[in-house]
Amino acid sequence: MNLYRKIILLSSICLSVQCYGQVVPDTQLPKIPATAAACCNNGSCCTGTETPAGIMTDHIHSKGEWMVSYTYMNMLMNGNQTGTSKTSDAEIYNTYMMAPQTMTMQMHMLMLMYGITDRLTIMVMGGYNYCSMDMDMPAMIMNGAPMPASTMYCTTSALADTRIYGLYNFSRRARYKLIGSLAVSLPTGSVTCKGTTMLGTNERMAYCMQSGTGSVSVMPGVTYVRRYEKLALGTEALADIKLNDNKAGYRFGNEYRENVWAEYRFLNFLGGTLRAEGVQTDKISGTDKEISTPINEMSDPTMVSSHYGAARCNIYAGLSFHLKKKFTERLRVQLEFGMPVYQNLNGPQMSQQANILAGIMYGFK
Ligand SMILES: [Cu+2]
Repeated sequence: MNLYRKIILLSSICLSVQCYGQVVPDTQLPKIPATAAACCNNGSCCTGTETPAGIMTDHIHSKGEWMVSYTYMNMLMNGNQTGTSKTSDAEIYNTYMMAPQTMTMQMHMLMLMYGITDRLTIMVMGGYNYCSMDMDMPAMIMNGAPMPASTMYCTTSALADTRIYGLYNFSRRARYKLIGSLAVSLPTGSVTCKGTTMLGTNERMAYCMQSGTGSVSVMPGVTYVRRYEKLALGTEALADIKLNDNKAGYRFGNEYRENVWAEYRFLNFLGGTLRAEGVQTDKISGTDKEISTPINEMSDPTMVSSHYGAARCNIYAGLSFHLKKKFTERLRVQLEFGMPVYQNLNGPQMSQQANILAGIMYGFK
């Protein structure tokens, strides 16, 4: 939680700078409606309102306006960590038979937004997840026979959970956006994905390889964006509170997320973004009896529910393209690349190495 206090302090300073910094008079800013969306029909709305690809709750749409978007996310994990220090394979082999090496989590996300009024927008977000992991096993003697070192590969793929958001803009001024958001996450993802484990090729996979949480979540959030002529600064705080244990008998930890970002428009069609993100994920409560079997818990650290939960801080750099020509006026493309600068993991647990996000969005009426 210490990390969290630092992040909240940082974003408070950021907010203060935004509130008391050099204010550009409204007359010097491009003319935009108070409810300006990130990609509304009028291309001029979009000037300076672009945000990083990983930020979803930064804008609303005017009444009757639609937006559809696709975002691809790829998170790469490599090696293991306990607390803030690395855990070597040899240390893992002291307790477990296998050591996780690399893991990728790919998410294909579809999002639809619609402006119910000029202040209230509804957003639905769903997708498909693909996970892959490989684990090493050292050479050993089993039942008197030598076994060579080997690598085990496993993959899962299934639908993700579905989120339904309501977003409300409290600000009446074009240069500020204060958006309150409230979402419900429905367990359309799977908690029973199967694949290869020590026990066979059709066994229930570890908690991190499941595509959903199995729980209903409530997700409150608040986002503040302050615009200058070519610069936009923003901050948001989001929570993901799980309301129930899933059908497999456990509950993923609640998640608390804080982002602070800046976007600068270098050229008419090109902006650059910088973002800092803090994420606190609580421990799993309960266990899935099919995952955390005695043999699985002895062989594979990802099968142990008490190893989950983490505090992380990531830094991202990104680009945002918006060419205000006839055919591309309603289209926006975003790219973002992130790396962790701090990770404190209940573990041993795999450590994150990189996050890649790419999004394309289209607004229409
Ligand atoms: Cu939108």
